[in-house]
Amino acid sequence: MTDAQLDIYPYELPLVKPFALRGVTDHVLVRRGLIIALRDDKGHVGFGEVAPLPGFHQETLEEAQAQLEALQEFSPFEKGGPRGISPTVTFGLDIAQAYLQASQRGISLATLLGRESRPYVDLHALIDGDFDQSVNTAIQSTTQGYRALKIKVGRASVQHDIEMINAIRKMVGKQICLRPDANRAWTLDEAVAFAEGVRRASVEYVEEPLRDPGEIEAFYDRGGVRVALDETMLEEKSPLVPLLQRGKILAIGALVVKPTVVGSLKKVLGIMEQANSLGISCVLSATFESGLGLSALAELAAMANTRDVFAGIATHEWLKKDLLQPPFRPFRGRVDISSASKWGTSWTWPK
Ligand code: OSB
Ligand code: MG
Repeated sequence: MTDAQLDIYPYELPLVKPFALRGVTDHVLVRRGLIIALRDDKGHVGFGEVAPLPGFHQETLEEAQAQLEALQEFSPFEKGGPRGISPTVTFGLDIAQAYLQASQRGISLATLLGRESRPYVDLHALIDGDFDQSVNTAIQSTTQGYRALKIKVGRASVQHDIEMINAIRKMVGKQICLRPDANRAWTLDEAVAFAEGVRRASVEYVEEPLRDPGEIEAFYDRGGVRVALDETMLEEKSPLVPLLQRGKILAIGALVVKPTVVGSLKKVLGIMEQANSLGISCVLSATFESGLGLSALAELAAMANTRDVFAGIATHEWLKKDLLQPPFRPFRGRVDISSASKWGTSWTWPK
């Protein structure tokens, strides 16, 4: 790539409620992050977002900013990309660079990356809170038009979670897709008890039920519910390999792909490729970015699967204000890619 100028724009956006993350971020009511721009001397630009989430990403915002500032001085883009760079920074730079190249060549991101793109992406709503809050948000979300719900579980007792999922199913009806996410809270016995307790609610899969991901096959055999891999995706010893070897691919309901955790765009595309060839769905997911970052993730989600798969990028519901004008706001749980796709090459601060 030819030389491009790197600009960094810090932002702060107020939230309507604390993030749906255990522990560290319970009190956080503002999202801080960086928008980066890569510009060439002909006026083309590509935008990216770098926004490590406190208590979730390894790197802090300050560390990410320091890495970017070091890059401003050394312009390392010519030699196959920077090294020793954190995943949020790598992804932000990669996507900005891809948008810049798309703009220079006058083509879409999908064309640049050599992938088919769907015209729209459907999203699941992210449901978090205590029993009543979760049931109420579930009802609200489906009333808004969301047809899928990802529901945080694993914080109270298994019995509480079983009753909550069954209550949500009762309130939203049979047509809505339910995806509980336990963030690895359970022992095998607890996870199986959950699967049995929610059998009649027929959930699509359970995201990360197990403390020990080595037990996925046993969970599937005993509980009869598929598993979506999120945290487990980045383990050194992927549980996918032994499952594949043993012909147990059916145990995998989906791969949750968070580009800001994976890092390089090439790696993200590689995961999509592998999932597609195995017939596994990719649930492209956000980490509470601004609308600019969410729009880029929506574009990637539109290339991730050959059929409709609900993506995990409805986290704009947490933002009181956005960096986009009009704000990132899916209609009836659906993002129109033709409007989301313009931001990566033509964003400006809202007035
Ligand atoms: O547990 O999947 C998670 C966001 C940040 C950190 C962890 C998680 C999440 C999400 C993303 O849930 C939103 C979604 O998947 O809908
Ligand atoms: Mg998860």
